[in-house]
Amino acid sequence: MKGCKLALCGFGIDGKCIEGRGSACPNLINTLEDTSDEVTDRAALASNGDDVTEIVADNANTGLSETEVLHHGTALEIIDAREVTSRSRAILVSIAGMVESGKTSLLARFHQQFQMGSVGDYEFAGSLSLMRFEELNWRATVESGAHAPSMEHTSRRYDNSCLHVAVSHKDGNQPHIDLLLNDISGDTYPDAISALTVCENLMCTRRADHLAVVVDGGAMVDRTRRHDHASKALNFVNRLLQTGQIGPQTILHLIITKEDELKAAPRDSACHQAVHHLEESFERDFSHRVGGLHKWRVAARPMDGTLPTVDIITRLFSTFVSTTQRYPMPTPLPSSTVYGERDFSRYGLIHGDSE
Ligand SMILES: Nc1nc2c(ncn2[C@@H]2O[C@H](COP(=O)(O)OP(=O)(O)OP(=O)(O)O)[C@@H](O)[C@H]2O)c(=O)[nH]1
Ligand SMILES: [Mg+2]
Repeated sequence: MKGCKLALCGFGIDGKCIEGRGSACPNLINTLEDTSDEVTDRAALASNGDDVTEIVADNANTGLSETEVLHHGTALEIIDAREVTSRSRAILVSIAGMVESGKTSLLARFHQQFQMGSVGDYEFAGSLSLMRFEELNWRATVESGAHAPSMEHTSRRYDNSCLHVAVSHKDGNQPHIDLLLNDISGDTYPDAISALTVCENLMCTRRADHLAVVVDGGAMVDRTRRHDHASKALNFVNRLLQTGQIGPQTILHLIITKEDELKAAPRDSACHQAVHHLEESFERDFSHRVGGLHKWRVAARPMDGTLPTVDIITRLFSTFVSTTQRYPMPTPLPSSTVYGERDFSRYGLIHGDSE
């Protein structure tokens, strides 16, 4: 009886080849000779619809098999994120703020800008979360049928997970950088202020190189909401400092979003004063307690479309990727030593010079 080496192919069960090559497929094996439990395991894997794709390549000579697990493109759970941080120079950004403050819209813009080309000096070098990025951007597109850009509410189940994007610097002399983006649900934000245990359970924030506290510019325009939003931003950072989740190892960002709504308010109005006051409070209360402080005003999805946004999003992204207090950033090699066209030629030139 014939079966297939590929875990997801059900040829042994229903006779259908997953690659459409029928009985001529080179992956077919004689299952009568394959007496191990392996075939049963594969059939079980295929029938329970396991979402991890396993490519099994048997080595005929040694009898050993190699497996390669391909990620399914969703957000990385903490265990997968740990694997990324342990194997490479990774930067982790935690982003937190009230419900609907614009956190996810901002992260989705990074992916969208890479679809148009490079972002500043950085080129896209892969992502383990492409499916999730696509999902996030879908509702913001005309094709989705939405009359205005919209975004799904982020569930608490993403609090300790990360979106992944790898980038490489345009000069080609630096190793690629893995960026992990941890999007904390707006539901968790007030709870983390009021309950110590909720705050301490924000595992990614503890490892974060950057903490971005997002304040809804639209809420700052509204006099019934602005005080609550501003005080929660200050209380959230205070809480994280108190629990030791952030400190000199963390670069802090205050990001006022929905700048289009803020700009529509008269310049001398109370909302501008409130924003200015909040920025000053961050400077005064936190700048000496963290590894760096940045203040931004952005519009990730401006409603009227008149505000230029690419430049500010690029600068924010570049700051995330290029700065950390956790380990020294590598100094780029002088470009004069690298003039080979292929990686192989470069290797010879660089190492040839030093020997
Ligand atoms: N006017 C305006 N609206 C925006 C902007 N950015 C995002 N929005 C809108 O704000 C709403 C909330 O955005 P989200 O990105 O989902 O907010 P969030 O902070 O991730 O919210 P939660 O997932 O609920 O915590 C969406 O309808 C967005 O379209 C902006 O720059 N200007
Ligand atoms: Mg969200």
